[in-house]
Amino acid sequence: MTLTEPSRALDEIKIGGMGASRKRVEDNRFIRGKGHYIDDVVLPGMLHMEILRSPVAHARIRSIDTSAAWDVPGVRLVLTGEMMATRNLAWMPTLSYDTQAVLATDKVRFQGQEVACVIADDPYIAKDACEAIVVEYEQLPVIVNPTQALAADAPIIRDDKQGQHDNVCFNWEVGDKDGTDRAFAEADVVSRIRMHYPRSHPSPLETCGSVADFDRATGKLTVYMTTQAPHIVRAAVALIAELPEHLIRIVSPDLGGGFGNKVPVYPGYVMSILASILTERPVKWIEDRTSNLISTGFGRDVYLTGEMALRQDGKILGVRMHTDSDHGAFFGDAQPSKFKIGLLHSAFSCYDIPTAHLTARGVYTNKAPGGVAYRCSFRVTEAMFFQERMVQAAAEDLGIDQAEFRRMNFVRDDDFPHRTPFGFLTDSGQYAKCLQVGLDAIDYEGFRREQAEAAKNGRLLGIGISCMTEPLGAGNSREYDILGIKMFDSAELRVHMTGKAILRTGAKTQGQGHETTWAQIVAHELGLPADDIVVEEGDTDTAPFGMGTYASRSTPVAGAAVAMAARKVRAKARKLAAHLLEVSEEDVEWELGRFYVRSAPDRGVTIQECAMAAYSNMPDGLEPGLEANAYYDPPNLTWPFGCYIVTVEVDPVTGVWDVLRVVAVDDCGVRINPMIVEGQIMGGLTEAYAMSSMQFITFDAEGNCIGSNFMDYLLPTAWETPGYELHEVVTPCPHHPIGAKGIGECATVGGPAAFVNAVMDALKGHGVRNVDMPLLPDRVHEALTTRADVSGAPPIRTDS
Ligand code: MCN
Ligand code: CUM
Repeated sequence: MTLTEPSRALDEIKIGGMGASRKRVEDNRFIRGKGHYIDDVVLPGMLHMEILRSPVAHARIRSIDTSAAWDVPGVRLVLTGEMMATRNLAWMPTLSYDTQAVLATDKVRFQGQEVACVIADDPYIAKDACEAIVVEYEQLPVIVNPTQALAADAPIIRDDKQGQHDNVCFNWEVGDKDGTDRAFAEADVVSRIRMHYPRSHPSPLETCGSVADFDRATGKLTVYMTTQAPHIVRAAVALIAELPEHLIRIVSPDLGGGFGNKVPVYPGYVMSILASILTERPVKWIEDRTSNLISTGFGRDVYLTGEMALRQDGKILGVRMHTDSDHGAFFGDAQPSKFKIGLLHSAFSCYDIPTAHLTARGVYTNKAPGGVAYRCSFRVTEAMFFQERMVQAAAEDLGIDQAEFRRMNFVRDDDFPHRTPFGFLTDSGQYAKCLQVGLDAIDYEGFRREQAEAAKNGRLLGIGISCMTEPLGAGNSREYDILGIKMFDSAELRVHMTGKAILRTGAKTQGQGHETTWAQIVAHELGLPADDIVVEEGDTDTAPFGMGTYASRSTPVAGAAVAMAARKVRAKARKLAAHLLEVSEEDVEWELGRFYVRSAPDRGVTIQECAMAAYSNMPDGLEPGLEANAYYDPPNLTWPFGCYIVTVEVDPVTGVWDVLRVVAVDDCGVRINPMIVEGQIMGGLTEAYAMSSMQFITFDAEGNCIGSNFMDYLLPTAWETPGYELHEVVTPCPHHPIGAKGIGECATVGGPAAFVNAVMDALKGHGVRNVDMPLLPDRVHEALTTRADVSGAPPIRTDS
C-alpha cells in the first residue's frame, strides 16, 4: 500500500480492542442481580452442611459427644476429626508444605477452628444440631503474638508435629550479610525503624462455600466452589484424595470478589466433598460472615524492623531487614514460591542499592491460619510498606527532602535490566518520571508553602509519598510452583464459522473483568469485534489448564496466552486468506480485521470471511476449523510501578485526620482497558486507605478474635472514601506479547505507606517517628500527647 492510500484497517477503539474503555460485559448480569454465585447453585436432593467451630483459642479436646446431634430430625451425617482420621482426612497439606487440621482431633489451636460438622436436610437443622454437640475442652495458655510465641516457657502449639520443640515455623534469610555489614561499617548515618503491619482480612462480599456432588453411578465428582484457582484444586483433590483426575470437575461460578481470600483450600471444601461421597447426595456449605472473618485466609500480621546505611550526601549504601511474621496455628500461606516469606525480598527493587540482607522468622500462634492472601502478591504489601516508611525516615534523618531523596536513589531509566539488592531482575521503568508527574499533579512546592503557613496557625498538614515496583505475574516455571506444579497459563480460542468466537483461559475472574478484557486482546489481534467474543473461565471440564488468578498474574500470564492463541489463529487465517485471494501466503498482508494482497490492497478478505472458509472452503491439505490454544510460560515477572501521593490534615486536639488529596501515578505498561485499570486502582487505593486508617483484626489475651463482624472490622463506605486523582505513565513490558504488566494489586501494595507517611509528615517535630497502622484517632492523639511512638497490635501491646 502506498502512503497516500487510506488504510482499510478497522478502528480498534470502535471494535472494543486494546485501549478501549469498553463497558464491562459481566456487569450486565451483576447489576441486574442475575449473577450466579455459589449460593445460587441448587441441585436436586441437596443437603446442607454446617460447621461447629471452637469457642476457645487453645485447648485439648477431652471428648466430643455427637449423639444428641444425630437425634435431631433431618440430620443425615455428623462428622468429627476421629471419623475423618479413619479416612486419613483429619489433616491436609497446606500450600506451604505444612499440615492443617480439617477437623480437630487432639487440640484446637485457634478460636473458630473446625471441630465437627453436621449435614442435614436444611441449614437451620444443621445449625441446631451443631449446637447439640457437646465438646469438653481443657483450656491451655494462649499465644497471640510472636513475643509470646518465642518466650522460653511458651506452650508448644504444634505438638502434633514430630521434632517441633518451639513455636518457630521457619527461619529464612536472603541477601549478602557480609557485604551489608561492610556497607554499614562505612555509613555516615544509620537510620532505623520498626513497625507492625497489622493482621487484616480480604472480606469479599461473598463468603466462601462449596456444593459437592458425587455421583456413585458415574464415579464423577463435581464441586462448585469459591476458588480463584480451580485447576489447582482439581490437582489437589486428585493427588491428595486419590480420586481419578478425569472424573473430577471443579466449577468456580461467579465470585463475589476474592481479593486472595479464595486462594487457600479450606476444611469446609474437604468436608463437603467427603460428605457428598458418604451420603451420595449433593452437599452445600456456605460460610456466614463471622466464620469467614475468623477462620479464613488473612493478610499481613508482620513485625518489621530494619536499618538503612546512608552516606551524608543521600546515597543509600545498604539495608538490613528483619521480620517476625505471625502465621497462626498452621503455616498455610498461599504463595507459589520456595521463599518462606513470599516475595518480601522484592523490597527496595526500585532503588539502586548495592547490598542488602533480610532475615525472616515465622512463628505459630493461636490465631487463624492461611496468611498472605489479601491483595498482596505474596507479602509485597509488607515489603513496599517497610521500604517507603524506611525511605521517609532516612530522608528525615539526613535532612533531605523526601521527594529528592527518592529521586536521587531511583534506578535510572537506562539502567535496565537491573539486579535488585535481593536478586530479582527488573526489566523496565520510568521511576523518576512517574514521581515527577505525581509531584506536579499535587503541586508539591505549593503544598509545602501551604503547610508552613498553616503551621503558624497551629494546623498540622502533611504530605506523604510512596513509590513502589511490584513483582507481578508468577511464574516463570523455573522459579515458581505450587506443590511442584509449575507456574504458567493457557488460553484456547475457537472461532466459529460466522466469525463469532469463544475464548477460554485457565485464569478465574472474581470481579476484575476478564470477560471484557480478554475479548479486547482478541479484538486487537484479530480484528473481531470484542462483542463477538464470549469469554469463559472457571470450569475445569472446559477451560484449559491454568494456575488461577492471584498475584495480578492474569494479564501477565493468561493474558499473554490469549494473545499467543489469537496469533496462532491469525497465522492459520492467513493461509485461508491466501487460498481465497488466490495468491501465495507471502503476498498476503495483514491490517486490523483483514488480509489483503500486497500489490493490490483493494483485494482483501475479512477475518470473518476466513473463518467461514475454514469450515466451507479450505484448501487441500489444510486442517478444517479455526481454533488454537497456547501455553505461556513468562520469561520474567512483570514490574509495574506506582507513585502515590497523599495530603492530610491532622486535628491536633482529637487526632482525627482527614485526607485532602490522593494522587496516583501508575505505570502498568500498555493498558488493555483504561477504565477497568482505573477501577482497579481506585479499589486498591480504598483498601490502602482502609488499612492505614481503620481496618485490622486483633485478638484479646484469651485469643478471642476482635474483628469478627463488620461492627468491629471496619470497611470504608463511599462516605469515608476520599476522591482519587489518577495519572498514567506507560512503559511497555519488554517481554509480554502486548506490553502489559499487572495492575490488580498495585495501589493496595503501594498505597498504605502514602497515607501513613502523610500523617507522619504532619506530626513532624512532635517527637514521633512511627504510629502503627491503623492510624486510629486515639493512637494519633496518644502519639501527639506523649510525643512517643505508638506501636503493636492493641489491646495486647508487644512493644513493652
Ligand atoms: N488490565 C488491563 N491492562 C493492564 C493490566 C490489567 O486492562 N495493563 C485489566 C485486566 O485485563 C483485568 C484487570 O485489569 O481485567 C486486572 O488485571 P491483572 O492486573 O492482570 O490482575 P488479575 O486479573 O490477575 O486479578 C488479580 C488481582 C488480585 S491478585 C487481587 S487480590 C484482586 C484484584 O485483582 N482481587 C480483586 N482486583 C480485584 N478486583 C475485584 N473486583 N475483585 C477482586 O476479588
Ligand atoms: Cu495476595 S491476594 Mo491476590 O494475589 O489473589
